[in-house]
Amino acid sequence: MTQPLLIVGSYLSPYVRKVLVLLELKGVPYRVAPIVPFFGDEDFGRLSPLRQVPVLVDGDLALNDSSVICQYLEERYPEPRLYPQDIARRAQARWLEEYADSRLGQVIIWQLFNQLVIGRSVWGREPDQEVLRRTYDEDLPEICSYLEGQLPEQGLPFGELSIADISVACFFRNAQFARYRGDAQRWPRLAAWIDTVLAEPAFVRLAAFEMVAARTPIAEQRAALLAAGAPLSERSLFRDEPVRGPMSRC
Ligand SMILES: N[C@@H](CCC(=O)N[C@@H](CS)C(=O)NCC(=O)O)C(=O)O
Repeated sequence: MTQPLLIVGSYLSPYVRKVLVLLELKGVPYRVAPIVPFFGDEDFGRLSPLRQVPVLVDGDLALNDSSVICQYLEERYPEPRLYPQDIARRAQARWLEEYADSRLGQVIIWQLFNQLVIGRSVWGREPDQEVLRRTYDEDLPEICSYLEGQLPEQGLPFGELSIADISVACFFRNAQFARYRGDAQRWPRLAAWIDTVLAEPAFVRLAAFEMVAARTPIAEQRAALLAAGAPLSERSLFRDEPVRGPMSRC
């Protein structure tokens, strides 16, 4: 019997969410080993040299990096297609994915979500007010204006739902956890786009488990997620004390 795919990572990570949304949309069976990256044990360190999530384990194959994993899933499970057929459009969609992973990762995850949520709960640290001011006053408006300029008046930028929509929406979902929503008056296309994509059933199914993770102390998350019906692996890669990875900006 073939084993379901294993995804190592937290339901609250946008990079993990991107992979889980693809699996949901493609109807591929999977299990999650739900660790917050700083709490990965030695096996996690072996699977993830940068100590980052997500990791995908498919039999003997272990893959790192959400974009590498999503590309693998698209090629292994081509239906429904989530990368545009046309070569130039496909490249444009990949650029928006990369923009989300790098720029939205820097601003929404490291400067906003980690300052307001992870900094307190994992490292017991208060947010840096100067970082937050720059994030709200400069970085987020610049990002929202750029994205607004990339969007059509109506509908999705590539017609059908694509990796670009999924990637960007995954980060704005974390912005919601940090209580940030772009101003719909100032950036109406962006606001409508994010609402449409986050209303997709694949996002909605995951949102239930995200809420459980968000309101449960880290050490109790596995039990709480199991009780909520999340598809967890038997294998746990959790350690008690947090450890910083080589790429950590916390
Ligand atoms: N390029 C990676 C980035 C993954 C990433 O930054 N994951 C975060 C969780 S949101 C992480 O593991 N952070 C821990 C760290 O960097 O030490 C990807 O696309 O998968």
